[in-house]
Amino acid sequence: MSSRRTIASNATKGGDNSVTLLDYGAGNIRSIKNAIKKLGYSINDVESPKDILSAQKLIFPGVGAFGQAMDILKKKGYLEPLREYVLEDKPFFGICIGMQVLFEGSEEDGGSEGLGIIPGVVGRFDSSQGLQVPHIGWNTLSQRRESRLLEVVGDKRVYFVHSYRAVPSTDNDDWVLATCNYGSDFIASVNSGNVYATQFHPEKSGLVGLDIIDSFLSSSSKGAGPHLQAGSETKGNTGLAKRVIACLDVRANDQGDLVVTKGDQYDVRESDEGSSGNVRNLGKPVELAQRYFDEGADEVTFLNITGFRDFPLGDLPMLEVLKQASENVFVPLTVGGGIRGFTDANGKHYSALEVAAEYFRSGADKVSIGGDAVMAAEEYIENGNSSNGNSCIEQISKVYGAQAVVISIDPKRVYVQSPNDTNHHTVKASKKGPNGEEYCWWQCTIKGGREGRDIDVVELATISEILGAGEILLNCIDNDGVGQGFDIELVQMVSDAVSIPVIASSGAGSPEHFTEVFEKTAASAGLAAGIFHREEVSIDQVKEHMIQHGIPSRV
Ligand code: 1PR
Repeated sequence: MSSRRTIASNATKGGDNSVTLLDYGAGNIRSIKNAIKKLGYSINDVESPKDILSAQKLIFPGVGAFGQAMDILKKKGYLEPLREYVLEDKPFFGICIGMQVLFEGSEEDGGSEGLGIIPGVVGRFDSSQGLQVPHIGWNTLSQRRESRLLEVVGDKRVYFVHSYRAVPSTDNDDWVLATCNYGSDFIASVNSGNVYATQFHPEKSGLVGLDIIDSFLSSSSKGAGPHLQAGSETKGNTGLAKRVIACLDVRANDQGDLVVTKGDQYDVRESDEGSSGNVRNLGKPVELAQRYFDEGADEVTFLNITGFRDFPLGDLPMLEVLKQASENVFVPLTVGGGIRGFTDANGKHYSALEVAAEYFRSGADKVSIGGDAVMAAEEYIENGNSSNGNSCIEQISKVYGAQAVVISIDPKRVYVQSPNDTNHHTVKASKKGPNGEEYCWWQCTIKGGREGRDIDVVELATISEILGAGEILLNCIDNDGVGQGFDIELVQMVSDAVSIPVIASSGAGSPEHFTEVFEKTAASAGLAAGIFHREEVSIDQVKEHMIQHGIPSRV
C-alpha cells in the first residue's frame, strides 16, 4: 500500500520565478513560505498597498479569525487594492481565510463584511447533532469541474482546519470548483479565471498540496507542469480520515543536547541505571520529524516535556527545531511544553499569547497547552464557572482561532468503591482496582505528572472547550509507554463529553490498538511515540490495518 513520497524541487522555471505573498501578520505563514521556496520560487512580501497592485501572482494565506483579518487588511489599506486585483482577474490564490474574505461576509465573532466578490456568507459548522467542530484533518474533495489546479488531487485527501465554511448555492455555483462533505457539503475550492482559492491548506497537505501550489505558480510558466509524485488513495476509502500522529517528546539530556526521549509512565530515564540513569535518547527531533513525514504521518507533535520549568522564550533550541522541521515537513506541526505567561529574570512579563506567537512564527500550526490549561480551568471553577476572558486558552484562541489551540491532558486513574466516594466524574471500570474497587475517575496532573490536582479529565476537557480550545490531546500516564493499548474507557469518556476533536494518546503497541480506539470511541486521531521511534510498527502498517477494518485513513 505504501506510496512513498518524494519531492523533486523545481529549481529552474520558465517565466517569472517570483510570487508576491500577502502576510498581514496574524499567524504561521512560514509553512506557505517554505512550500513556495521548496518549489523553486522566490517571495516578495507585500509591504504597502501598491505591492498588491503590482504583483504578477499573489498568494493570500489567511490565518486566524475572519473579522480580525478584515480589520487588519482595512487598517493597512490593503482592502481596496486586493478587491481591485481580484476583480481585474490577476493570478490570485487565497488559502483558508484568504478564500473566505472573497465572500460577502462571515458570521464569525458576531459578523463581519467581506470583499463581496463571491455571493454567500460564511457560517459555522452545525455541531448541534454531534458533529465535532473544528473540522480538523484530511478529507476528500468532490470536484465539480475540471481545473488545472486540482487535477493533481484526484481522490487524494487534503488537510482542512476550520470551524467556519461557505456553502454552495445557485448564486455562487459559477465559482465552485470543489466541495467537501463534513456533516453536509461545503465549498472547498473556488475559481473564476485566474482567481483560485481553497478552504483547505495545500501547504499542509503533504506532496499533493505542493502539487496544487505548483499548479498555480507554474500556470504562466511555459511547459512547467506538476512535477511531484504523490500517493493515491485506496478506492472506497473516502471522507474525513482518522489521523495517525507521531509524537516527539523532546528535552535536553544531561549533556545539554536536545533529544527525542520516551518514558514509561512519564519516567524518561534508563531504568537499568537506577533513578538517576541517563535520559533515553531515541534520536534527533528534526531528523525524526522528517522521517515521519516521509512515512506518511498525518501530523507531527513536539512536546517539550521540561517546558514547565524552563523559560519558554529562552528555549531557543526548541524554536530552532520547529524552524528547521517546517522547512521540509508539509503536514501540521503542533508544539507543546511551556506555553504559558511568564516573567523573565529582568522582570519583563510575557503573556501566553506572546509565547505562542513566537512558536507560530517559528513554524507551529497549533500550540498545545498542558499545565496552564489546568490552572485556567481551576480558576474558572473558583470564579463560579465564569471567566475573565484572560486565560491562556482564550488569549490564543481569540487571535489564532480555536483550531490552533490544543489542550494536552495528563491524567492518572483513581479507583473508588462507589461514585459517591468522590465529586468527580466516574465510570464503572472494566477491570477492578487494586482493592477490588469497581469505579474510577481520572485526575489531571501538571509538571509532567509530578503533581496531581483536584480536577478531573471531564471538567478540564469541557471547560477547555468553553474557553475556546479546538482539540484535546488526551494522554494517559498509566498507559504511557506500556504498549498495551489506549485507555478506551478514558478516551470514550472524554470524547463523549466534548464536541471538539479528541486525540487518543499513550499506550499504542500495535496497529490493532489504533483500530480498536477508532472502532470503540469517537476519537479523531491516534497518537503514538515509542512504537514508531523504535521502528516496531510503521505508520503504513497502522493505516493498512485501519483500512482493512473500514476506518478511513489517508494513504
Ligand atoms: O505543562 O504546558 O509545559 O506541557 C508539558 C507537556 O509535556 C505536556 O503535553 C505533557 O503531556 C508533556 N510531558 C511532560 N512530561 C512528560 C513525560 O513523558 N515525562 N510527555 C510528558 C507526555 C505523552 C505523550 C507520549 C504518549 C505516547 N508524553 O506525548 O508521547 O504518551 O507514548 P507511547 O506511544 O510511547 O505510549 P506544559
